[in-house]
Amino acid sequence: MTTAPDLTELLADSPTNWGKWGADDEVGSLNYLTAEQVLAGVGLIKKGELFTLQRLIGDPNGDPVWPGRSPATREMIFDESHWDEGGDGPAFPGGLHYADDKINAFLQGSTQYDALGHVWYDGQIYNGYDARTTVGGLDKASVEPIAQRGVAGRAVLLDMARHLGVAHLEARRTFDHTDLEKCAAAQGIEIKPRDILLIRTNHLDLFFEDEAAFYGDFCEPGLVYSAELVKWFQDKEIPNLVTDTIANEVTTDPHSGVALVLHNALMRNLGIAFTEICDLEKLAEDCAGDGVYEFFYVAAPLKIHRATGAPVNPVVIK
Ligand code: UVW
Repeated sequence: MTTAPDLTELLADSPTNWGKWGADDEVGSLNYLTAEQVLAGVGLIKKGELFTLQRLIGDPNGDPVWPGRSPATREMIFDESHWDEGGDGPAFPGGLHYADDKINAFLQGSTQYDALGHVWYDGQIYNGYDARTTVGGLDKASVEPIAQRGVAGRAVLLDMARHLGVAHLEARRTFDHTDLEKCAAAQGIEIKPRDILLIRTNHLDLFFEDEAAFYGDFCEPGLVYSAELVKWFQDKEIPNLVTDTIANEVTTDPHSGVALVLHNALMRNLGIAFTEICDLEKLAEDCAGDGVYEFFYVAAPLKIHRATGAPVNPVVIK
């Protein structure tokens, strides 16, 4: 039986952007989103129509998360029943009653931005920081600097499901940068340098159809590692990869057998921000309707100190 190589071996010659934006950098390829890119995105606003990309936290139909994580739960702390006779509702002058609740959620669950320091190999996270800086919370490359910065720019939707003529991509289906280029050409657009990439697979359709079967055969479809793909992302200066899958890439690389290779080649090494578990359905429908696949994208992940990721509700404006 052949064993999978480790990431150190597989990515030995893979390029990094470490040091490119200084030894203190913690936001990586988001540095490509200059004021010029923001204005290029704003210039695409024609209809004034908004599309929110977050999945509903607490969705009664289910909350897809990476295996081993649990969906967010919301707990009611106060509601009118707490002021029933003998209840624990606080008494305020004037008779105020109020509703209060809280959530318990994986910061890597639901729609979220990954911190650049979320994954690593070889004892180093993005920009060469020591992986020991993650202990007890990320002291370097947490989601905090991304959240402080905010994300905005020109973006394109690559509707791979529609391009391939399927309702959703099945488990294990892979594609690469050449497929993205073909998809863009079929949609009548060009992927420009510094574009934020939104990729639709609609794979989570299968989660909502049959959750047990979805997790029973868990290997999401998506982008697959090759040296050429990494070079394409680096040459194009892609700042942010946004998808509707849990991990933004094929779960296990079919060639090497290694898991989440692109988390390392693109996020750890190139500093590309990952935005996962988005709902791209309404946006995709609109794009198919008006034939416009490029737009303004803006996202403000929550500011959470030392966190590995943060919930976000990205907004596209067309
Ligand atoms: C893991 O953390 C394993 O994956 P993701 O970034 O998709 O949540």
